[in-house]
Amino acid sequence: MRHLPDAVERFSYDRTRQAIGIVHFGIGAFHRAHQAWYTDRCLEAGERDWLIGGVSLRSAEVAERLNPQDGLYTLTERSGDEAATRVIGALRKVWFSGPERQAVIARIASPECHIVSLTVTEKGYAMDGEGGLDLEQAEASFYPLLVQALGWRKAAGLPGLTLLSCDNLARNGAVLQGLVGEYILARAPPLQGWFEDSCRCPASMVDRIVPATTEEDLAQLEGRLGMTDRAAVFTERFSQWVIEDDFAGPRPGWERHGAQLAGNVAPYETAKLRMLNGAHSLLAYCGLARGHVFVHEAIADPVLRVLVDRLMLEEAATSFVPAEGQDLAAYAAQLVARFEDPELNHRLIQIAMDGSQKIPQRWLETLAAHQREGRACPAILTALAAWIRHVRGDADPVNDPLGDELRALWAKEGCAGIVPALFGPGGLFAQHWKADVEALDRLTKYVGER
Ligand code: CS2
Repeated sequence: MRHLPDAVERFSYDRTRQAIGIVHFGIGAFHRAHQAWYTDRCLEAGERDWLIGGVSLRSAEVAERLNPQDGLYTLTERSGDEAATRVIGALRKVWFSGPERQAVIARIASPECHIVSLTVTEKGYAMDGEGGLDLEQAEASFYPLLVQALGWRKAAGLPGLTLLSCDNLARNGAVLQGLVGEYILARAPPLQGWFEDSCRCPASMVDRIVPATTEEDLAQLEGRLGMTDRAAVFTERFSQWVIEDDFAGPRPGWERHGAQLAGNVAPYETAKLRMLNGAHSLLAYCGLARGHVFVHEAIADPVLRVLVDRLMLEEAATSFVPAEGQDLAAYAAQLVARFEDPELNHRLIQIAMDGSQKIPQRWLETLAAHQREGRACPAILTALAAWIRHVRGDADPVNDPLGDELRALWAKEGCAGIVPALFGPGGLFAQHWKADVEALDRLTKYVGER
């Protein structure tokens, strides 16, 4: 760190005598640019013992990049033509859960740990089609490690934990609580009462656009730093975090550094999922189909801009009751400005990933809310048709846990049958939104158009 240019900000706290107070599952770029950045600011302001121990569930790669750097990495905020880089010290260590399972469990079960947080993406929650837990999938995710550690805590007479979901799921806190509860019921029933009484699962709305780091980004950064950072993250200046004020024990003072504590996160979360993420997914599928690569290109396409405005203002913003003082028109304008930032180079294909896990909370809940009022949502239907065509897999690559199933469904049903197979009675997604005859017809027509 001593050799870094002066323009690079660095932390000034001593990491050697501090405990790991947070264990985080899913140590990807989003966490490093968001929660770890807020936590770094708390530590910089003098708070202690909130270092983060990261767990990587799926591959050794992040651990291999971060551990040789002692968990240190740079975060670069890009906006306009300016870039500001800071070294983040909040991350102490990364474990790859495969071979280091016991170390992870022991750390969560340690008296210093108070919070287990998660950014495991939508599919990491191992939900079945009905919103319950798919036990088989759950075994490959965070559940066994977490629940074993909770058992050790209970046996040792230690306090419960705060389990903090930072994923883009509707009602993420309650969902996490329900799913962990189901896992406990199936695998460790004696833990049930203790979990309910002593652990808390606050909801949280997280927001920061973090494009996947490219080799080109790393090479450019190396030019500026004069050294290599294999774990660097690049993001926008904007950041938002609204957290339900419901913790089991101590927590960092994140709200002193830009986060908001709220009694009810739901209106912020719904606005974010349905407006930001809803518009993102529209730009992804419609944008790819129209030959765009980046978000800033897609939002500059007048046809897509009209659709995005419509989706955000007429469909999403009117589908729920905002919090007092929550200005959804101003929010939509700010979102467009963020999408337009050309420095971010946010790839549409990154957003297009895992659509089957994202569309329920981004689009289908909005469709269902309007359907109850007898209104249609043409922009979302257009986007949905683009997604349906995308998962056929004959244009751009499809990266989705249901990819094979969706391709097989396309092969079986063809253009005429795919829409009812997805959204008709008994369809794959009917539990989230059951289309009426008019919507089915309209969607089928859109899917068939080119
Ligand atoms: C994006 C999100 O990849 C995606 O699906 O919509 O990652 C989005 O950039 C973040 O939620 C912004 O906070």
